[in-house]
Amino acid sequence: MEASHAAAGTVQLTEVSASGTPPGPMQIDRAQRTPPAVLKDLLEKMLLIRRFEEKAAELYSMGKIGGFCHLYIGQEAVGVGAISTLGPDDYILASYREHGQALARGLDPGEIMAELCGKKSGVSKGKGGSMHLFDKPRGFLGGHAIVGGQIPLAAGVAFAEKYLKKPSVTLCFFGEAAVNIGSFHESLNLAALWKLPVIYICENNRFGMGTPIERTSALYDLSQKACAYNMARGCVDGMDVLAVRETVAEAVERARSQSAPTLIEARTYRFMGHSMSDPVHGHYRTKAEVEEQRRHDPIKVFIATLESLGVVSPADIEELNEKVRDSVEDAVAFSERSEEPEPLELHTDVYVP
Ligand SMILES: Cc1ncc(C[n+]2csc(CCOP(=O)(O)OP(=O)(O)O)c2C)c(N)n1
Repeated sequence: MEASHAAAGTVQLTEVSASGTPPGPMQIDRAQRTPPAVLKDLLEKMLLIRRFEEKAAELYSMGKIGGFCHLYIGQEAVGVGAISTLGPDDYILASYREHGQALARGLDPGEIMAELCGKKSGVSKGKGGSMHLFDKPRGFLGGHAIVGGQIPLAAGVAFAEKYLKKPSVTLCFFGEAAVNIGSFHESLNLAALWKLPVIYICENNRFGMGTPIERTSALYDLSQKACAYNMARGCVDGMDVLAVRETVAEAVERARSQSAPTLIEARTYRFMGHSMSDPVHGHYRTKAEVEEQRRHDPIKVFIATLESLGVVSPADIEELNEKVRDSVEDAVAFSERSEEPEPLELHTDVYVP
């Protein structure tokens, strides 16, 4: 259950080395076809998200972050792989579990941390918090707290861009619990009918709060929902950053060259509780299940793959880890020295005509 500021589960720090995790068998082949600089960049982004969120969990437990805070730990490969396919003029819309996508898009970690802490230097001037990160220049259009609220908005953004004859593509991330809401179907229908350059990415982390997908969906393969709208679809291992990147790259190409939409289901797993207010296991899954899933940690598997190919050494990993740790420390320092918004700010930015 969500309850503001209840004691959260402790965050297990992730070892950065592969430490016995085997490489992804399918990942090796893809890694061999990808430039080493790209591989290292993907790894750095996933590590930054992991470290940033571990720090956010710490600050939340100290009461420095208010409201809700939903961590992306375990799902990093989806946001990083998908967003790595975009250009600077493309758009992203996401749910409230969006710190990872915001960092992958290159929003400033300090401004994100400041937003989480309600500071006026935050990306949304400290008035949005964890669930409402927004950065128009980088095409990052939320952070949406209403489950599925971003799905029709993404169709609208893609429609507007197409109408204005711009070549942009819109990526829309949401959880699997959103696929049964009415506007998901209305949006997919119009996206297909109007041939909109939008890519819907359903991050199936198996649980909508404490309810497993098996109890809410008649379909196992959620990407099949695209068939009802004659839309292209894909289902991908969301724990494999290169598989996600490849699948989304095909969809981006389809959107740009044919102005056609795609629905992608990325199968992933949330290692933490639904939000910082919730226990890691709850009554809906066992400790053993979470531990088993952690064996497929997308970061550890990727490190194992890159080490096995000689793209990185354990020393490189240590160096990379130092670098992201420094970025996170800088982000916290920036947030700490920032001020809170003036009370009168409550009345600004409420409505933009
Ligand atoms: C319209 C609406 N109904 C209910 C809620 C309460 N709620 C918040 S998160 C959540 C579960 C959503 O799960 P999912 O879409 O799978 O995303 P995940 O949290 O797993 O990333 C619910 C029901 C809400 N925010 N909005």
